[in-house]
Amino acid sequence: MKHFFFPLFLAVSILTSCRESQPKRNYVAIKAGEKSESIIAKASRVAPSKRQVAWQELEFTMFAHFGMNTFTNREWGEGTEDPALFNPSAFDAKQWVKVAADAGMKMIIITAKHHDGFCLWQTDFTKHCVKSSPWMDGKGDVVGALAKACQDAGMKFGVYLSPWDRHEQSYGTDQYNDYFVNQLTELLTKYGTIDEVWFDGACGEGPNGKRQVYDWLRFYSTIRKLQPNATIAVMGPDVRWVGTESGYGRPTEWSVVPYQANNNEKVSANSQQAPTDGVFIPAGDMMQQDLGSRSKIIQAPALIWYPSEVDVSIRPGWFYHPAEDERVKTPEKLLDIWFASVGQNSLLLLNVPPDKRGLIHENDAAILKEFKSVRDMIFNENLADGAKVEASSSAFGTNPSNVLDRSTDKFWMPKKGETTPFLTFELTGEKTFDCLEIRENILYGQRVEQFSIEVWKGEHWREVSRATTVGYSRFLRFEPVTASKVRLRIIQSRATPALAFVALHKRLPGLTIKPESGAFLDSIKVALSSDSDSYPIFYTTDGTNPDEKSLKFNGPLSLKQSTLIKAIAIDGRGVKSFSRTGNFVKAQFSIRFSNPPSPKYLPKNQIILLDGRTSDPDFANGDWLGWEGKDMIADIDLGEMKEFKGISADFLNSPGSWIFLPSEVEFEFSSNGRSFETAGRVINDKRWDTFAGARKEFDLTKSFKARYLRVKAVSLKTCPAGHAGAGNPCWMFADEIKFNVN
Ligand code: FUL
Repeated sequence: MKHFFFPLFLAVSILTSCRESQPKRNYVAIKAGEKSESIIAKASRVAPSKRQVAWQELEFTMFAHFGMNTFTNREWGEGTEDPALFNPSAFDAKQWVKVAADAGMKMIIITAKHHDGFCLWQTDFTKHCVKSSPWMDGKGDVVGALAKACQDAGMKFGVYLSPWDRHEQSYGTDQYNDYFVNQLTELLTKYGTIDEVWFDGACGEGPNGKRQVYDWLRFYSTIRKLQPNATIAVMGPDVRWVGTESGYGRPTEWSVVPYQANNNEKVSANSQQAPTDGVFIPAGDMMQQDLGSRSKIIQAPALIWYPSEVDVSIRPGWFYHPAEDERVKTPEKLLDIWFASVGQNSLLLLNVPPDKRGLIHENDAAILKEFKSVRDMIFNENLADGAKVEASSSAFGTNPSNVLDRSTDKFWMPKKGETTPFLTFELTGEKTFDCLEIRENILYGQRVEQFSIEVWKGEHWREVSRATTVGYSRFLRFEPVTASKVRLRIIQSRATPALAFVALHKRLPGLTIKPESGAFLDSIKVALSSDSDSYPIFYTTDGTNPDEKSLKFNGPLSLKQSTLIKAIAIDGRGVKSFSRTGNFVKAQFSIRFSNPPSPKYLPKNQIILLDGRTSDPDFANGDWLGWEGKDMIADIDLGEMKEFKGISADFLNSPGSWIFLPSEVEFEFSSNGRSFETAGRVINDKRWDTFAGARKEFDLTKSFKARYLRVKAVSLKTCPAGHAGAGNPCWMFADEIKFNVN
């Protein structure tokens, strides 16, 4: 014993002098008048709880919106639906789990009850549940079957239980909180381990017209008692909603955020003890762009580790609708969301709604598989592997090359107090990369406030990209660079940063079609290009998907007919780009404007108004022409006399973007292009402040003969009274002029 004591003592003292201990708490109270340096130091020592760490490490989870709405083809049910409607024909929870596992997802959260109140499990507290449905003679249990399939496959399992209940008669009274706790108790005691409980904040009226005052603290303590390791998400203390359902989180995403204490006495009583359930409830605006930077935290009454979850659906709706089978997000879109969620310090909860059969639709399953293989292609290879890593300094026991090891127990930290350290990587040779993956060891909290990546250019470092927060995971995308020496610089941090992992990746090769698509009169030149001239590009013109056997692109194409181009590029590694599509439509007529549209919105081509396609209402997509404070006067030449059977012009309504419908549209015609007669005027009958449509067609049903046509749309010119921009120039956007001619 004696022999060991001294070296052990020495080792412990070296360790404590050079490397700080891990923070213990996931919240901290701030005293009135506390100095900002002290608050920032405190923020740097807020770390996730054990259950938050386990949750964060899942990275990618599945939401399964399934229930009465699946069968009524709705998003929100009324609560009056007949349980007999719930009758999946081929329900198979194992198929859901397989799809999730193949996609790399680590947990499935089921909507055990949505707002319509219909329960997907064998509950004893209401008849409005699977017991009353013909499915499996009322013996079926979606929650039970899915829980079992998850357990068998080592998949984590969570429940969404809507507090808002449009069916339950006791809703709006104290009894409802008992009912809700009873339901929670069933879910948390009958189905094995529950890893997440997801509450949304909707609190509408119940069947009796009353709103409920939810007893959140009782809900939380029920969960803590019955499933102590489960995270409570969104309307709960462990996981925060990112604030949008688009799939896109914040570039600056802090997991340490100000928290409004709901009970100050409890906060101070607890402040030196274990936190916190029941002390904090979600409050305040968690949707702002900046939640946790210095200027926010120095005004905070308390700080808490409250990480962000990005929830988004793979389809437009949360529930399955057959009409959306072709609108499943593409692997490319999902990858973009991946960079904007997991790549920005959030967990991605992707909703994949099972269909009426009780299966995940083939289209969703196929896309998820492809999404996984694309991620594997990008992230499985670390181009920094084998690099010689050096650091500005290293704390005892943390080797700089630890950052190349994915396991979280190996990490690197500079010497205590060094807040702007750097790491250099001497790669095993010249490497081309366009993505940096960086992760902090969050057991030490979240500390990096700004960092950059640089490459050595013979005599100096060139900065390739720079960003703010890191947190659990941050992925940066940039133009491909080739280098053999790379430097990662921490430019600012709240305390000594601890890095768990650094990797360099190469994404799929890029591919652009120029112009992207559009209408043309006689012919159009179309060019295809990739990141390097040496990458071959293949394309088709018959609508089929291109591969290496398709036509090879050798130079600009000159199109004389309407053509659909689909193309791919293949890089030096043999990796294919995402497929790109360009739709080129030959228009039959020419158009000229006496008041040219604004160049700000880069129309692909002015005859886009005659390409026969109605575009989606995104005015910046190149399919719309815009006029600022001016009328539109369009002259169309048909080349010869034609008989018109009707004509229409289509305009955008988007007052929030200062875009208003014309007050009227006049159609004129002529046989010689000089003297015009009026065919008719269509007056706008929609008020800007009440009309909810995204567009309006100004339609004239009249027959006349003409070669020339003039369409005059009268702009409001300035934003109307009562609008935020009243008196300022306003916009008018046109998409399509359509006519029937013989
Ligand atoms: C929202 C609900 O109203 C939606 O229907 C969906 O369940 C989404 C995840 O949460 O609050």
